[in-house]
Amino acid sequence: MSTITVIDPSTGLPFHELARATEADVDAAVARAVAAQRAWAALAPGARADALRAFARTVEEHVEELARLEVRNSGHPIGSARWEAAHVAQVLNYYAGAPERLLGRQIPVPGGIDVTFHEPYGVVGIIVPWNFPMTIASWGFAPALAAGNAVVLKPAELTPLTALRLGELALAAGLPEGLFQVVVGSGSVVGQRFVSHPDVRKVVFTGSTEVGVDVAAGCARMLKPVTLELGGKSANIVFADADLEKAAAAAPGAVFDNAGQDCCARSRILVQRSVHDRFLELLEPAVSAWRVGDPSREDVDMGPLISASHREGVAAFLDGADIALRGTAPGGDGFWFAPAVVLAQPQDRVARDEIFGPVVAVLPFDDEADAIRLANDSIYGLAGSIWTESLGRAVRVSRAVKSGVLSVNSHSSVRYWTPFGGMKASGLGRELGPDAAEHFTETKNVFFATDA
Ligand code: TAP
Repeated sequence: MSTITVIDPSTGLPFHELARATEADVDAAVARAVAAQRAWAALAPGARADALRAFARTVEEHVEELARLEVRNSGHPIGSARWEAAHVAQVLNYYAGAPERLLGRQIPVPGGIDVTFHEPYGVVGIIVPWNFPMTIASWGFAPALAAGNAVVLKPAELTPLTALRLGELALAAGLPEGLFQVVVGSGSVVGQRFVSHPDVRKVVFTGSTEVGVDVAAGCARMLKPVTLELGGKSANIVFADADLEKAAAAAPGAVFDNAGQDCCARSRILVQRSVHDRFLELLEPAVSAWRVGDPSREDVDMGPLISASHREGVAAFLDGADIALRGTAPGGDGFWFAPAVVLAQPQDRVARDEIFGPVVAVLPFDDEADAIRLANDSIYGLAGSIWTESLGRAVRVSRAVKSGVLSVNSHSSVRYWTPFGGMKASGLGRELGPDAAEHFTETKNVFFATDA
């Protein structure tokens, strides 16, 4: 039997061993899900809502336990991990409101009544990356369950533990057996079986653009809808008329949070040339104050990277780079990496490729048109920030930047009640927000003849 060894990224030491699921295990889980889904969809909407609220309460009661597990498995600072676990409960509570609000339409037609229904797909397969194991899973499973589907969830092999615990908590909360199952195994086996299995009727994939394209191609062959949340290279645009102190103080958090392993990381800072040097002066104390260390400590901003091989990949971006500022990190056996601010040109790899680590490229621009051109000079289009005191400019630039999630004078990306997702190579479809449960349904149109 093949096994997965789970490693604590703060120490580099293994601490858990798990069996790796086979294709036959996935098929058995899907068969259980098909049976569970029929009964779940037949429940009254209010009963599904109650069950999801019970699941949310159970998660709430286990926030501390889930958070500690995430610290160990993923190296997230304890404060962030608590936020993530509580967020899962909030997402469940929010979508617990959906079963009773999946409103169809009544469309005027001659000779009868025409009504639409939002029918669940059946079984939904959700494939999750290692960077935010709990939150990203919940963005899929909560609205999918609310809409009457069953869910099979594949966490990343590196970070399976909180997902497995959420599966146990679902059962403890009273969700039926088979309705929400967590299958731990490799992407090429478990993930691919979600794509090829005829009874998995929708796939949600979050991860790299490269694998996302492959998953989408497989789903196309099966005529299976797919939601893709992929990579990013988001711009943090700082205009000369911005509150520079505020913009500089916020910049490290926007890219170094979760050690930069965030699809929304603002990993390119575009600064208007006239304030470029002043901005770097202001950025220096903010980078020095960024605390990297043992993620179980309350006063830490950033933990280690997820693995030794990932750290190698991140470090390669600094080869030959013009490093303007460098933070600090502990020594020892964990996968530590000191944050870095690099001066770059638009064609440099550090300014173009997703690094997924605590490295940010700073580039100057001349005027508003130049800022928009540079911001859009990327295959990606996930997030971004605009710092300016001009309302007109904030509106113009936020409409012109081709990204799915933008913020002005702020770096906020995720609120579970607002839509989230990327343009261009950053994805397809949207998660979260008021419409997410509907995205897990197909519209059925029924005509009732009333002629005697
Ligand atoms: P990937 O290598 O793409 O892996 C993501 C998930 O897909 C993992 O569970 C992985 O399984 C699985 N997978 C791998 N190969 C597969 C295949 N052939 N078929 C089906 N599933 C497969 O990405 P990663 O390194 O884990 O995550 C980093 C990337 O995710 C970054 O590019 C980042 O931007 C992106 N990301 C995007 C978002 C949003 S919301 N847009 C959020 C987080 C991360 P195993 O690795 O366990 O084998």
